[in-house]
Amino acid sequence: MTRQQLTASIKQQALDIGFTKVGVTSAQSFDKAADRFNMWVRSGAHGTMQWLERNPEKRRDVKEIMPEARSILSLALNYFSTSDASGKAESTEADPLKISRYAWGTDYHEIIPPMLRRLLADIQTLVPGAAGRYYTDTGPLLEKPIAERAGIGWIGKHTNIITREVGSWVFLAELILNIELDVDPPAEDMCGTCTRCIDACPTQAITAPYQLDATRCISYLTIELKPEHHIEPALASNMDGWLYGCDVCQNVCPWNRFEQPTAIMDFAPRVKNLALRPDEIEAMAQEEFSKRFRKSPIKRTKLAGLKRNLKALLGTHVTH
Ligand code: B12
Ligand code: SF4
Ligand code: SF4
Repeated sequence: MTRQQLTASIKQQALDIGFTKVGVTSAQSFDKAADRFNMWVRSGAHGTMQWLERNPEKRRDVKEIMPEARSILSLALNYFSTSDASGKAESTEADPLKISRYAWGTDYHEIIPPMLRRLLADIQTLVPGAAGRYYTDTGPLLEKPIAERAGIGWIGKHTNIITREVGSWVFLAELILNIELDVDPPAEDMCGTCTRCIDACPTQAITAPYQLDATRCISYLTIELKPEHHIEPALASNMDGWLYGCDVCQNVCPWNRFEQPTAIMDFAPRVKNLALRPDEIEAMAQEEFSKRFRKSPIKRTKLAGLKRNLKALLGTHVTH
């Protein structure tokens, strides 16, 4: 099999497994992106996410993770879901307490790793001796710069990857391989003169095009900021009903008019978890929280985090 044929069959396998888009880039280091990343961390824009300070050399160069790396497969998985398995519409903008779309169904950290494992096994059947390391979200990788260089999509001014095909409602994953594959051309920036995301951000977290001050971002405040920390009233008063995560910058992006329903039924909204009422959260005990948010991204914020977020919102304009 030629390299071209091998690349094509691996890509086809990724699509057969259910990934929405797949691209290939080399294992060369990501110097410019890593320099920007380091500057961002030095500026303190990562807030309390101290884990981002670790492993800068791995983020720059995947060969620090896997010395024999030759190529990186970048994978995108569409998670845009609009209804649950029974076809019922989701609860969303109209709700006083809003949950970001990525957290409506089963946690992608549960869904994507088995898909990556299967893909690696398929590749090993095609190429005996092939070895790989896979990641989604939690690894010390610059997933967005990898996706951009592999042609998956460009980093929009809101700092998320946007695909031409289905917009930005995609999760990213990578498979680092010890085999040479044909690389794809990098994606081109298609934001143009648009500034909708910057203008719409309720807390002015996008401080300049392509630059996010995480400490102002509702997603950070409601998910990553530890429950023992309070959300500053000046930010809380602009949280606009977002209880967990935030989708404003993606909701307003014109490229998301290309959104398509995901084929992954596990991303379908768990309707009961979305239509949360303030009194329900206030009264919720740990046992119920654990049961209700099992395998849901929402468990990340912990019960105390959810209650803290609610308090931040109630201190402002959400009414019972
Ligand atoms: C830390 C983190 C966060 C932080 C910081 C967000 C951020 N923008 O980086 C917080 C908690 C705020 C967050 C929020 C969200 N996250 Co998050 N997060 C991550 C994580 C773990 C690391 C990202 C990172 O390295 N950030 C650091 C900064 C420096 O990186 P950056 O924004 O990419 O900056 C680069 C560019 O902006 C560019 N750049 C900077 N300046 C300039 C200037 C010019 C001129 C140009 C051209 C480029 C440029 O260079 C920078 C360095 O490479 C990744 C997973 C991973 N391992 O990569 C997921 C990830 C980025 N998150 C994801 C998601 C889904 C979200 C949310 C949508 C969840 C939600 N609905 O609430 C929000 C989106 C908020 C937003 N507007 O970005 C997805 C994004 C998928 C996609 N389509 O891009 C990822 C990739 C996880 C995954 N595997 O799918 N997240
Ligand atoms: S996720 Fe929300 S708070 Fe964060 S940058 Fe986007 S619009 Fe702003
Ligand atoms: S809203 Fe406009 S500027 Fe922001 S990411 Fe989308 S296209 Fe780019």
